[in-house]
Amino acid sequence: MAGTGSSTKVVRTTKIDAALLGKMIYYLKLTREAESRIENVLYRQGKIVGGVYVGRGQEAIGVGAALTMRAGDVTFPCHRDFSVFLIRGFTLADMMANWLARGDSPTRGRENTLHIGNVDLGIFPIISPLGATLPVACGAAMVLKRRGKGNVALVHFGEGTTSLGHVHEAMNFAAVQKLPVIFICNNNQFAYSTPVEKQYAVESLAVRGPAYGMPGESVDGTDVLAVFGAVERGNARARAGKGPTFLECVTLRMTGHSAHDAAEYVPEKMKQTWAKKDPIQRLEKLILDKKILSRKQIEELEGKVREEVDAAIADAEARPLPPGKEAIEGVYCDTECWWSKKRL
Ligand SMILES: Cc1ncc(C[n+]2csc(CCOP(=O)(O)OP(=O)(O)O)c2C)c(N)n1
Ligand SMILES: [Mg+2]
Repeated sequence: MAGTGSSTKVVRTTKIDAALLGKMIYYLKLTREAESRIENVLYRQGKIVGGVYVGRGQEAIGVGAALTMRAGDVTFPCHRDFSVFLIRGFTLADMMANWLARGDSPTRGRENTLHIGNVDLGIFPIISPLGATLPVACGAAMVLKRRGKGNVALVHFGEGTTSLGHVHEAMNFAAVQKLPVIFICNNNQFAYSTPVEKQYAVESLAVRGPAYGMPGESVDGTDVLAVFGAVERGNARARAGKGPTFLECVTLRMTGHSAHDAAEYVPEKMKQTWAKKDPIQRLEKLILDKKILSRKQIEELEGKVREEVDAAIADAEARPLPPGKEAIEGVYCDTECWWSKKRL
């Protein structure tokens, strides 16, 4: 262990704050409802084609992390972090329009998953070859460090992704350069059909932090407050110029890899155990126990969320598909395409 105060200790310091809990439960429910419609309705109706990756069971990771962010911070969500886009400023209608490949959507109908971003909102799109996003997040963190305003970069990735070479390079570089970056690993225990025991030989991925000279922490990824608190600790360290943190958030992917996959390779017992740890039910219980919201208020919130999702889908479906002539413009690039012309 390098002399950096590296540790894998778990400390829980998050105070209960009613306004924060309200935001958490709202975004958890909005994300669950929107993704359920995408996976179980729009995809099954044939309105969405291709890979449909959702984050059922791991919504607390995106919500807990994104709600720690301040103006000027940046985020690199991964393919199951729908909530991060919403929390940082994408409209639900634009996100639905992207899934439905509408012509005016963020990717103008070229790509229909979460390969979207908006630099003005501080959201950088996923790079499809997994792991490649981490060195880019380090680059952004270098910029933030040079600006000296105490901002951080959050980067999300799965446990399968940690086996790739880029991840090693990024974590080593971030530690050496003391970059303000938080590496947030969603350990949903499967990389497509590969279980963790075939992915890595350590007991907890948290040991990877100290191995590079940064703190490593493992939290329950179904506990939104635990995730929030751990990211806050990493942020505080990064904002103070002390460098990066590695955070493992353990959960189970409560769906297939993509909507076509029934995940029959995941043992039934495992599914049942983790179903009892559902992140939304957990937070709901806390909110009811602490009398922050009543059961009636929660039901009203659920109604509002359903209406918001209905409205976003109606808005997106009313938008036209890209006109045929323009539909693949910029996909295969030659000297005549808009992208090349812009650079010449
Ligand atoms: C370098 C690379 N290899 C394979 C893929 C195909 N692929 C996309 S998602 C995925 C599973 C990744 O597992 P994990 O990192 O655990 O993330 P999860 O999907 O579980 O959130 C794979 C194999 C890819 N995009 N990039
Ligand atoms: Mg995984």
